[in-house]
Amino acid sequence: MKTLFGHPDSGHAYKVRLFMCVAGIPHDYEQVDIFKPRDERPAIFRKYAVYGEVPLLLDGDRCYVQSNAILLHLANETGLWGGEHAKSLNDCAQWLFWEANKIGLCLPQLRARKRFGSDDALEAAFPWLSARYTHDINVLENTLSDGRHWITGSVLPTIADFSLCGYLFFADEADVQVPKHVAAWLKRIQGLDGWQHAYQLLAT
Ligand SMILES: N[C@@H](CCC(=O)N[C@@H](CS)C(=O)NCC(=O)O)C(=O)O
Repeated sequence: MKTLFGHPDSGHAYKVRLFMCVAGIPHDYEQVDIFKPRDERPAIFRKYAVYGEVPLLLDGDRCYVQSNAILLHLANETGLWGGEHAKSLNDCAQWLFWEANKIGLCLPQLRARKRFGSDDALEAAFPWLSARYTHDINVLENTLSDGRHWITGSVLPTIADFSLCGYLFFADEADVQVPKHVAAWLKRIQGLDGWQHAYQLLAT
């Protein structure tokens, strides 16, 4: 049995739970209060979350952390969603590594600044984070502008789409623009059976 630990404010947890719900992967879900000090979080979470962060997936006798590593594990296990063969998995991995270093770096910080308040360090980094986002979202926009439906160019959505969309569904809270091809791609993801916003999906 699988148990996923997450929090409604975590786009990293969101991408994993959204994928599991759309892919129909049976699992339990437990919310961890990430605003509590780390040593006050549930013992099982403290034991297995090696970096102290959500998401954490307990899967049988194994534990998995880091949202993109969890997605790779699930694609491998299902043999679907990019896990069909080595080439499709590598196409996904390429976007997963890009996401962790680009969109998954700037957008969470831009959103945190608006949603939770700022401090001197975040204000100092703000121009750089904004420029980073503009550059990164244009990479996605240009990629999607060739008419592809899903980011790797596959016929069906893959874990790469789920990885990239997690924080983009919070774009309004970060006060950033989402250009038209990216917006249309998000709408396609929103149209998948099982889609819900993070605030619904991770609250239960
Ligand atoms: N690179 C990690 C990022 C995970 C992460 O930053 N988790 C945040 C929530 S979005 C968290 O658990 N923060 C609470 C803490 O660090 O104590 C991933 O992709 O899973």
